[in-house]
Amino acid sequence: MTKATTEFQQQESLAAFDRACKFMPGGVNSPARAFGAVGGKPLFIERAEGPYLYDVDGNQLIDYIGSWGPMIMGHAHPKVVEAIREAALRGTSYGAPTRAETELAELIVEAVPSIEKLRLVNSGTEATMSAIRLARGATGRDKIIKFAGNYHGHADSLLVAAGSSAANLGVPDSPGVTAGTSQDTLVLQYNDAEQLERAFTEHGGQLACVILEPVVGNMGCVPPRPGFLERARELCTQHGTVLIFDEVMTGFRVAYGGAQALYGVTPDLTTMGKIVGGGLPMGLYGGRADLMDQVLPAGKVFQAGTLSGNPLATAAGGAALRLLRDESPYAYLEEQGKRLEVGLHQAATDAGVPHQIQRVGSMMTLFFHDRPVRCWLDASECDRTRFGKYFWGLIEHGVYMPCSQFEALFFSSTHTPQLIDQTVEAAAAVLKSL
Ligand code: KE4
Repeated sequence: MTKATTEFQQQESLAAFDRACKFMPGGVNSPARAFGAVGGKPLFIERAEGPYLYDVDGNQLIDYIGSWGPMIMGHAHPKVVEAIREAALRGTSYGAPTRAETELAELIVEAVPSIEKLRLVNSGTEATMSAIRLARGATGRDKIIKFAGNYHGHADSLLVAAGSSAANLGVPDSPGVTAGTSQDTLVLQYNDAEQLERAFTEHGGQLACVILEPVVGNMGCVPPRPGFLERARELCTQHGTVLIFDEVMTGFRVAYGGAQALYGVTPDLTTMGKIVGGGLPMGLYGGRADLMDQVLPAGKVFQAGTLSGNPLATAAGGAALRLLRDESPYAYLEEQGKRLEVGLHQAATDAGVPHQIQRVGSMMTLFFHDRPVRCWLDASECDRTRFGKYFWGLIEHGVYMPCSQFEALFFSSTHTPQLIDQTVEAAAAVLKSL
């Protein structure tokens, strides 16, 4: 039975938000949480367990953000919490190497064959920033290619918008990012292999790397078209350009070996985050040993971090990856993903709402668009106003979707078929009202 709209309360969250705004810009520590894309003010969360969030007003919400990806085994998993507790009792950070880091590195190398060596860092941003510096250091080249609608964190060279379509040269996408930084970033359309080929024809010998999300989550869920990843691989090999798969979101999410295992395309470097930290701050970059051995102190490419590989994050990450390796929830997640996809499609169809549902495993997006979404040009045409109404309607039914049309939803191994059905029932009621 879905929650009646009269039960939803927000007074405590509103008070908490007002207080937060006194001390933090926009009252949040990451803009994605501010509900800017859906209107209204954010809910403040008190605690979470399994598939549920509990906010400060006591609302119980079925969670489809999962901390933007990490919580694939559900919130507060006992084995992850216990691992963190045990680690904390031995001290929280030493600033010196530990065997736990090696054990975690070994788990990841075993799971992802293209990763021969890796470096642990503290976020996905650090991972992608470092991988790009390594690609530039290893090739001696300056230019990089990224794709519109792909988000790789907030390093300056990646906060670049698509410039004039002809040149594809980037222009700053945030105050504070210099033209000098942006000029070396080319921004192309995802899934457009011909445009990528033209860029290589024009800039091939100057390209240090191509970085992409092998399944895009950051314009909503956009899978690669058949042949796109393969063509990127061929062109990078042909021109001595480093191919970087940003698997911060897809790593251990779409398969235990990540998107590269699903699509059978091998990058030179991979970046990860989110799930590998088990919900604690962690990222990594890794790949070919001949590249990774160029990172200081083995090589000359500088990168460092006080809390990199810290005992708590490695304990949480190790516990999470061992759970995924031993319990392998991926078949279950695929079943529940199909159930949710079919249910939402039927609900939107019955309501006569134009939509596209795009899904890879347990990451998915319902686009308010009447055609497939293949790239940012498509995604930018979605009906964002309708999405905002859909989002808030679901909140009032106890369902917490990502607070933007341009984010993928995630669910966990603790989301039961009953909760999926309850979500579909709520969506059917909301979609009819749009
Ligand atoms: P972080 O620096 O936020 O750990 O990771 C950056 C990043 C890199 N690459 C990909 C593919 C990512 O999705 C991200 C971060 N994802 C966003 C949500 N789409 C994080 C949410 C937020 O910014 O608060």
